Amino acid sequence: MYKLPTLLSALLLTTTVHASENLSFEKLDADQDGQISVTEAAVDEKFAAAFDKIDVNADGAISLEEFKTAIGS
Ligand SMILES: [Ca+2]
Repeated sequence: MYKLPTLLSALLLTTTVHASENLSFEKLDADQDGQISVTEAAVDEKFAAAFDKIDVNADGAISLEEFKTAIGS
């Protein structure tokens, strides 16, 4: 068995976010500042659980770019 932790982690992330694909960036960005904060992400359990992975640059907020990367569109 090959172990590919990074790939596996990416697949898990994709699966996780797809499970919540009814979410839109606009919907999550409650205060419409163009970023999703930890607080805003908390409205969706699965999205919140993947927050650290989606927040690629680890600045504590998810930009539209990071959101699009996470959902693969
Ligand atoms: Ca970020």
